Formats: sequence, structure tokens, C-alpha cells
Amino acid sequence: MKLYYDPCTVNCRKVLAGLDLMGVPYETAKVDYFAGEHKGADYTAINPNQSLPALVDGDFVLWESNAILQYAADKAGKDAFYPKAAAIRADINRWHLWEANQWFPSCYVYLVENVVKPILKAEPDQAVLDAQAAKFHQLAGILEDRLGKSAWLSGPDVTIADVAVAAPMHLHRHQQLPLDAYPNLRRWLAQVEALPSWKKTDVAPILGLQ
Ligand SMILES: N[C@@H](CCC(=O)N[C@@H](CS)C(=O)NCC(=O)O)C(=O)O
Repeated sequence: MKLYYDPCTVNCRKVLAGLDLMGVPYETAKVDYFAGEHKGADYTAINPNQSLPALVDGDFVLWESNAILQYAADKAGKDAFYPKAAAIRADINRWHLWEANQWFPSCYVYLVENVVKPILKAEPDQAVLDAQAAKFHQLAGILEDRLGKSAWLSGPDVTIADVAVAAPMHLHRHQQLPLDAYPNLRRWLAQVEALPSWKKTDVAPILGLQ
């Protein structure tokens, strides 16, 4: 399996951390996000969405980071991180869909305004942040409630649901995500941050963030 990635992006970090957590072997091909290589003809032939990451396994090409985690877990037989029991698997699939549809877009607003714009020497737009706040708190409340019931998102053990949902908030201090009201969420995030696979894939040094 070859992963096309740039380690600085949210969804690539998600896959890198997830593959490392599961101990799945893979090769890599770097695609420079800030140089726009993901929009070049070679990479577009692999992922017509022109977004990162993508996985190539023989003749099989797969994009969508959560689908990559699911495929890698199944292919390598890492059932502990993506159990086959129907209800647990459906729960993990649910968090993966929710992450892509709801959580990532909300956290991304904070990433763009408070991390990307300052890197590009632009000013964060407080009106954009204010407009997102109600949605962010609604979604964070859902996580807070869930994480009040179990140690990890899908039960007592870490799974690929945790890696996926943590990824959009991976630079939460720099993103300035408003997490004060969510003790269960902060407790869980600290657990994720203590995982060796998470530490190994830290993006802050790559982006020059302290
Ligand atoms: N739902 C997709 C989202 C992929 C995505 O948007 N990736 C970002 C990097 S995190 C990207 O490459 N965006 C294209 C761009 O900014 O031009 C996934 O999970 O793989």
C-alpha cells in the first residue's frame, strides 16, 4: 500500500496516526500541499478531487481518509481497532461520517482563521469565527455527552473513530478551539495526545508552531 500524503494536512495526519496506531505497514509518496502538487496532473489521475490523502494498493485506488483507515484495518486484520461486531462497527462508521460531514468543517473554520491565516501573514476574521461558534458548541456538546459515557468514542478501547474525530482538532491550542466547557472532551483529547502514534505525527513543528 502506498499513501500519497503531505504530513502537514489534517486528513493526512489522521491516516498517518491511524496506520501507525494499528501497526499497518505502508509506503509513502509525498505530495507537497503548499506547492499545490495535489492539483497537478499526476496526482489528479489518482485522486480527481485534488485533495489529500489517497491510497494505492496494487490496482486499487482509494481516497477519503476515513475509508482508507477502514480499508487498512480490514486488509491488515486489525480488528481491535475496527471491530467486526455489527453495532460497534456501525458506531465507528457513524463517527467517521459525522466527522467528515459535521466536525471537520466546523473545526476547519478555526484552523483557517487562527492557524493558516497567521502563517500566511493575514488577519483572522472574528466575524467568521463568531458565526461558527454556535455550530461548534452544538457539535462539541455531542462529543462531550458521548465521552461522559465511555473512555473512548466507541467504548472502552481506542479505535479508528478516535483518530478520525481527533484529527480536525489536532492543533486545538493554535486553532483556539473553545473547549473550556467540555471536560470529558478534554480528558479524551489528552488520551489521544498521549498515544505514541499521535506524538510521532505532530504537525506543529512542521508548521513552525510552538
Ligand atoms: N473528506 C476528505 C477531505 C480531504 C481534504 O479536504 N483534504 C485537504 C487536506 S486536509 C485537501 O487536500 N484540500 C485540498 C485543497 O485545499 O486544495 C478526506 O477525508 O480525505
